Amino acid sequence: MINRPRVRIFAAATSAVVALSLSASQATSQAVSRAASGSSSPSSEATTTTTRAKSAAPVRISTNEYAARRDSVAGSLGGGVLLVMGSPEPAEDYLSFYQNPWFDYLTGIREPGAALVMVKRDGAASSFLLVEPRDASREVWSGFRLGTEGAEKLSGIPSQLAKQLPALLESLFGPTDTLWVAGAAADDPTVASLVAERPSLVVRRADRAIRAARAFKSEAEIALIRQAIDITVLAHQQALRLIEPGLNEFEVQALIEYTFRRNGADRPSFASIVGSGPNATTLHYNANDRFMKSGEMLVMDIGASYRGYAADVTRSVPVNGKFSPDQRAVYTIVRNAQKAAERQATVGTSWRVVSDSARNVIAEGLARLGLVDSADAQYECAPSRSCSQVALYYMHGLGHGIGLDVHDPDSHEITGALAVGSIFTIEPGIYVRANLLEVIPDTPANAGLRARLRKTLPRFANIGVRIEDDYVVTANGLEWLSRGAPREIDEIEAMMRKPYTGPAARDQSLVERYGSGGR
Ligand SMILES: [Mn+2]
Repeated sequence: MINRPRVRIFAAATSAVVALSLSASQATSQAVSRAASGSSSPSSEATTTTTRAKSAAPVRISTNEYAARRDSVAGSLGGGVLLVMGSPEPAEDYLSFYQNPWFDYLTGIREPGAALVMVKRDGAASSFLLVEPRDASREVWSGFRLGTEGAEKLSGIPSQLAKQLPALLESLFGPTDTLWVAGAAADDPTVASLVAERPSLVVRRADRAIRAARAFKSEAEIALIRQAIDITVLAHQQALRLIEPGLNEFEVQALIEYTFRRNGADRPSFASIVGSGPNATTLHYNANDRFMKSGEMLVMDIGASYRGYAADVTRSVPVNGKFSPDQRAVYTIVRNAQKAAERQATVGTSWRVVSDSARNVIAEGLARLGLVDSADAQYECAPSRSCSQVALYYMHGLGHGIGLDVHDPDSHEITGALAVGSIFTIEPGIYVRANLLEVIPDTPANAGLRARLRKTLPRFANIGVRIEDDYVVTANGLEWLSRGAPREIDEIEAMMRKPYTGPAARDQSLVERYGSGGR
C-alpha cells in the first residue's frame, strides 16, 4: 500500500517529543538486541535470511507495556486533561467493529463506546478508563462486554461507566485548563459540548505525542507484525499457484483473504489491491473485478492485520507465469532499485539517502528503456513549471512504517535516521500508463518528448510493477521479514508453475498462535 507523497509530519517535533524519542529508541534498541542475541543466529550481511524460530505461544502486549505507553505520551504533553475516545458501536448492525488505533494503542481495549481520560498535574499523570456497562439483555445482540470490572482487570486502569464521562471531566478541569484530544476526537460531540460549556478550555491535539510514542515499536509489537507478515507471505504463495489467464481478479483476492482469516488474521489491514493489465498501473485500484489475460502483469498489494498489527507486501507477476522481455526489463529495474535501498537501509542512515538510492536506479533504468530522455530530464507539467520525467512512472514514496496502521509512524520520521527497531516497507515501482500522453500537456516544450514516447510507449504500455517488502533494522543489519514470498523472476516463475490443488493444509505453527481467543 502506497503513501501519497506528503509533508513530513514530524518536521517540527518539539524538544519534549525528541527527548521521549531518544529514550524510547534506546529501550527498543535494547529489546531488539536481546532478541537478536537469543536462539537465532543473525547473519552479518544485510537482507540475507536469518533463522528464526516461529514462536508458537500467542504474543500478548502486557498491561505494563500499555502503562509505559501512557507514561510516554503523558511525558511529552503539557499539563491538562487528555481525552481519547474509542470507536463507537458501528452505526449499522452488519458492520464489524474496529477499534481506532489511538485508543487501542493506549489501552488495548477493543470494544465499542469506551474512552480514556488522563490527567497530568505537576508532572504526574493518572488514567481513567470508561466503558459500557454489562447488560445481559443488550449482550443478547451485541455480545459480551467487559464491564468496569473486566476492563480494569484487562487494562490495569481504574474503570467506570461511560455515562460518567462528563461528570469525570467536570471534576478534573481546573478554572482554566487544557484539553488534549487525539484522532477524530476534536470533532467528537462530547468535545464540542465541553468546549461550549467551558469557553476558557484550550483544546490542543495530542496526535503528535501519541504518534511519536507509536513510532518506536516494542519487542511484542515487532513479534505481532512478524506474524501478520508470515500470514501475508502465505497468501502470496497461494495466489502465485492459482493465477492463470482467464481468472478474475476477485478470485485471487478471495484466496488471499481466505488465507488471511483462515490463519488467524483479524482482517486485511487495507483494501486488497489485485490489479491486472491497465489496473496494474493504478496505484490504489481495489475494485478487483476484471478478468485477466495472458501477456498482462498483475500487481497484488496486500496485507493481513494480526491482533491489530499490519503487514504490507506487494508482488507483481505475469498473468501467464512467464515474464516477457519487456516485463522482465521493467521488473529488473524495480528489483534493482529495491536492492539499492536495502543496501542503504542500516542504522543511522537517513530515509532520504535510502529513498534517493532507489530513485536513481529507476531513473537510470527508465532512461535506458527510452521512457525518459535522461535520468534527470524534466518536462513542462504546468504552464512555466517543470517536473521530473521520472515522476511520470514512479510517483510515490519509497516506503513507510508499519504498525497498528498500515502507514504507521516509524522512528526515522522522528529522529531523521533509521535506528534499531525501525520497521518499515521498501516499495519502489514503475507504472507505464497507456494514456500517458494525456498526462503530458501538449505544449511546444513537450513536443519532442511526446513524439519520442509515441514510439516507445506501446511496447511498455500497461506494465505496472511494484515490489514491496517489510523489514526491521537490527543491531546486525537489515532483516528481511517478508522473505517467504517469491521475489526473483526465476522464483516467481517456478512457484507459478506449481499447480493449485486447493487451499493449503492447516499450518499448525500459525494455529498455535491463535491462543485461547480474543485478548
Ligand atoms: Mn505499502
